[in-house]
This record gives sequence, structure tokens and C-alpha cells, in this order.
Amino acid sequence: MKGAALLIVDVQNDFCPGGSLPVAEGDEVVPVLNGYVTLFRAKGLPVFASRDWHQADSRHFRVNGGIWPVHCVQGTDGAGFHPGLLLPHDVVVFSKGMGPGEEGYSSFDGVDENGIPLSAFLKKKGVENIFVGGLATDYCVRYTVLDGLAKGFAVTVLVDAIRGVNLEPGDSEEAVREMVKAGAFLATLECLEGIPQ
Ligand code: VGL
Repeated sequence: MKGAALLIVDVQNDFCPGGSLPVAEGDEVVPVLNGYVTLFRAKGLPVFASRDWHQADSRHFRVNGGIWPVHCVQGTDGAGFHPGLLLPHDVVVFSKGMGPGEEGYSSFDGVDENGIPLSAFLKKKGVENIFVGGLATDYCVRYTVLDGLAKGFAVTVLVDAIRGVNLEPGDSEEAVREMVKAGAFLATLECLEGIPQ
């Protein structure tokens, strides 16, 4: 798995049960993602995380003309990562959706604390192959995967570590079909654990 990295998308309190934009069973991805973190660390592979990081007056929110309830406002508990998620101490976090008009669905819209965009960071680190899990299947995971493919990365969707919003029933299944059609691979923790170093 040379050149591989784990990318954990938006596993934030507001997208989990009890949050302001809860994804059904969103918290169920947490123990599975912890298993992926352990696996990637054991192989010496990097782990990255993205987060929605909106301003309170974001036009992404219904109150300001968008379609979503207020969520993941910078510095609030809702914007924090799920407390059960065992991110490595050296995880690099990419924040997105920070501009007033930015939806920030794709992790590739995100920048690290020095303002470096995700794709530039991955290329600098020699990452060519990203493994993506998190929330939500039909929005941020989908946009991230499609963007990653368009930018020339090999992309694997971790199907046991994603859950969707499903504004319309079936949106998540449709999103997975779309990602596969665009060239994404699908995998589970069990199948990756079977791959030798
Ligand atoms: C997301 C809806 C609105 C996501 C973000 O993280 O998938 N979904 N904003």
C-alpha cells in the first residue's frame, strides 16, 4: 500500500446523533474508522482528516439563504470531532467551507493550518492512493471522492465507514454507484486487513 493515505471526512458532532444535522447512525462509523487508523498507522501510512468549518453567517445555512440547518460553526462543540474518534496526534486537519458563500462539500476545498490545500499537501507527501471514509456518503464523501479521482488520485471508498444524509431515500446508494462509475474502488476493513505490508 505504498503511497496510500487514510482520509477521514467530517466525523464531527453536528453530523452525529444529537447534532444539528444528524446523519442516521453517523456515530457508527467511529469504531470502524478507529480500526482503519490503527491499520494505517501500523503500516506507517499517514492519516488526514477534514472538517466543515463554517462561519455563523455562512450562506450555506437555511437562515442565510442556503439549504442546511446551522452546523459546524467554527469553534463550537458541534464542529468538534466525535470524541470517540482516535485521531493520531500528528493528524493533519483540512478545514473547508470557511468563506461566506462556500459550501465546502469536498475535502479538496480544505486547507491545513498553514493554508496549504489538500491536493498540494498529498502530492508533496507522495500520496497517490487515498482511502476515504466518514460523513456524509451523499455529500462530503461523494464530492471528495469525485474530486480526488478528477485530480488523478486512486480513490477507495471505505463502505463500512460511511453513512449518508439521504434527503431523498436511496441517495447514499446512488452516490456509491456514481463514485464507482467515476472510477472509485470499494473496500472494507476486513479486506484491507488481509493485505500484506
Ligand atoms: C455535509 C451536508 C451539509 C457533509 C456538509 O459533511 O456531508 N452534508 N454540509
